[in-house]
Amino acid sequence: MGLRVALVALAFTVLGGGGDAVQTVELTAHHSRFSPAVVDVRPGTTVRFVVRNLDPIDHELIVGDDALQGRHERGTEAHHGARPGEVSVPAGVTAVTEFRVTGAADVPFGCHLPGHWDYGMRGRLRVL
Ligand SMILES: [Cu+2]
Repeated sequence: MGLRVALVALAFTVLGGGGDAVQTVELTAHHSRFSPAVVDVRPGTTVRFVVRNLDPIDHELIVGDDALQGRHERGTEAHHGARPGEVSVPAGVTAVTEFRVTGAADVPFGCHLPGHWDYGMRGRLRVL
């Protein structure tokens, strides 16, 4: 019976006991700002963003490192299909995307519609 207990323990670790937590974060986009702008997360967490756009204009949420943010800001990111951590949030709409935090570094997020990033429509996942 000892072996069975060990196998059950191993399965639990692989399937979700070992840091594969899902953390739901409700972000509001209002007056071209995200709130909250800083979200604390643990490494290995899958962050489920629920983004409510209260503005009468479109926004987007792009989650990823500085290089990714730069490509989106400069418009040099190649067109691509749906990708985790990237979602358009039309005016008045609530949209959802998920992003898995794999490293220990903070992860920026923001909106790259023209002028929005520079205006301050950005924040970060603070990895604890
Ligand atoms: Cu925006």
